[in-house]
Amino acid sequence: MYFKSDTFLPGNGLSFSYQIANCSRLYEQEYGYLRSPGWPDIYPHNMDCIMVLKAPQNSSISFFFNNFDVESHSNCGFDYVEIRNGSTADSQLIGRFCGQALPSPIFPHFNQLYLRFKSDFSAARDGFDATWTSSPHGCGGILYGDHGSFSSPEYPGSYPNNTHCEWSIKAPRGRVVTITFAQISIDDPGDCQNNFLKLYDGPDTSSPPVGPYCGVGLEDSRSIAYSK
Ligand SMILES: [Ca+2]
Repeated sequence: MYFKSDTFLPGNGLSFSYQIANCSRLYEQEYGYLRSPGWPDIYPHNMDCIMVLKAPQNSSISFFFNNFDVESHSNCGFDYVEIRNGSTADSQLIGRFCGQALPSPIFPHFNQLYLRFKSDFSAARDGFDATWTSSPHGCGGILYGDHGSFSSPEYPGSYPNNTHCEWSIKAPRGRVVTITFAQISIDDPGDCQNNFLKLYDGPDTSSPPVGPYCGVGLEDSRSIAYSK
């Protein structure tokens, strides 16, 4: 804050108070990212943060952890991330997570998600970094930020029949996006006409396509040079 006055016209000045913000947040938005307090440094002790995501009505959230490292304990009794299908502490429990294993993507089939991040008085780790989006189709949506991860619905389980997902990746202006596939497993008779993944190098499906891809593959990397 910077306060300055010239030599004329004095006023009553200003008065304010301040306090540190707590870590609880309500995100009423279609997409975003979520990081533990202090990320990428270790999280503070004795935190208890409630984060509620509210996407537009009649849409479904998809939630993906990009990095995860929370003090390990057999029942996640020390530090944990608790996720519920709804917006309150008594909504249906999806899972309580701790340790270093990356939790599977979360598809609550609902437009609200409740997260509680709790740490105890000792042994902090790096915490977590997650991306979320939403779409009326139950999968797809805008992925925003300088990095992130995503997957098809119910991954690592099988996707349902008649799946139609469109993701749009928005990166900072002027930057090239690289997409790395950890796994592709799309069953198709062979010509990639009915079951496929296609990338478009631009803002929509009128942009130059890359692909289609189908079949089984691992660890492939594509650079998308689109940068507007
Ligand atoms: Ca701890």
